[in-house]
Amino acid sequence: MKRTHYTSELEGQEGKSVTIAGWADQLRILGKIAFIIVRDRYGTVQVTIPRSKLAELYGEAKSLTKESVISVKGTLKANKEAPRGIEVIPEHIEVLSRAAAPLPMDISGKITSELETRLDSRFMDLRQPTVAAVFRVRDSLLAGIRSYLEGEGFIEVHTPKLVKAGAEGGATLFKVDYFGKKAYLSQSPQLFKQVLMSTGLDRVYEIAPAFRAEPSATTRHLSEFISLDFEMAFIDSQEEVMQLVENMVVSAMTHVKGECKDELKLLGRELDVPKAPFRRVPFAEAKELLAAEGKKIENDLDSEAEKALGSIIGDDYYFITGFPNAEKPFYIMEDGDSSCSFDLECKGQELASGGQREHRYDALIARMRRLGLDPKSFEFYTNAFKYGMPPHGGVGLGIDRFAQKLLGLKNIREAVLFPRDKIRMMP
Ligand code: AMO
Repeated sequence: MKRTHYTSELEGQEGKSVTIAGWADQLRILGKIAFIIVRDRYGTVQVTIPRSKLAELYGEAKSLTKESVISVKGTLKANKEAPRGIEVIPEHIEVLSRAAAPLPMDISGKITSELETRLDSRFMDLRQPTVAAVFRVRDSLLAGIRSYLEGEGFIEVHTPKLVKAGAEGGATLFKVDYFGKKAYLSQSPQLFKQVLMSTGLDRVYEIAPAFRAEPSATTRHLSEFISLDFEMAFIDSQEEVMQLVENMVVSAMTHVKGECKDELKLLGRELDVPKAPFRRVPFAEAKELLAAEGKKIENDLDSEAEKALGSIIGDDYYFITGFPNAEKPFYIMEDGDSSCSFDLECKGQELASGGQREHRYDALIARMRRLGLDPKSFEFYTNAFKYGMPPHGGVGLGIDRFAQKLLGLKNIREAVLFPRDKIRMMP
């Protein structure tokens, strides 16, 4: 057996035979005694190779390189001097994979590497407990979201990522050669989640990649991101969607706070779970608030205005509601000059956007034409509105941004295992 115990399972096992397995985090040979700090997914433990074992094991221990993968069978002993007060006295050390030297980056914590260097050697970077912790928190966040939505009667679906028409405008579409025909990578499941509202499935959600040919190199844009989308039928207004969104955020963050105490401690992060309901800031009010500070905006908020508004509002989470129609996609329902839309903001940055959709076939076609779109190219979508479509609405929330915000990471790429942007396609 390569492993009987994780390093986290050793307390109270003193005197017993254990087999631990992991990476040689640190190696020290002091005179005639050697120490190996073995690291596994939960932590580290010291392996002490005493004088009596040196003849048998010293050779192997000496030939070990840092970050080699080993399995150590031995007896667990209490030792006040050892880290954690325990050590493994080995009977056998098996080298499962010898690491080459030098390593592509330092992971001892002594040298801080640039993000680009870390991403180039992501497999090595992820061996650092603080980096791995980000992805455990992200996993917990997703589990919290899924659990909340399932509890509210949503079912998880998957929609195609190779599509014939874009939902979010032509500028950010990735073209694909699809057996000699033109296709695109899906920018969002928008059209499909809406089509599903005509089926009686009623409440659906999807957590999947979305692709945007984002030319700008910012700390919050990727060309491939994970979008959480949900859509719900038979709503009176977007207010019902917003209530679900805020409760989902609170519930998911509460889940993370309860499940990831160790990770949050390691990352030095206190999670302030916001209280629902979040403040609703109508767009017109946002405009006035910004004008009072000397910042003039028209129909939308650029990132600078968003940030300034975030400082004025002061809350971590709040909604901006009723954006002008002109700035909203064709699928959003109009309400006079403004729209039945909202954005969820987190500390001055957009985290999600959503709203009530135009479910009336004639009004939808008219809006598409007004916006210069050819409804013929969207027949697979518009057909679903012809034969019985309930009023509905939903939201799209960027999971990578949510994880970034939750952990206060400077760059969205830190919250993504293998990020994709205009420059980076590898690894
Ligand atoms: P929107 O285009 O606002 O709305 O996207 C929704 C959320 O997705 C995230 N996001 C991104 N994250 C990282 N990199 C990107 N390039 C990127 N683009 C978007 C953001 C954003 O708030 N169909 C609508 C949603 C709906 O109405 O249901 C949509 O896609 O967090």
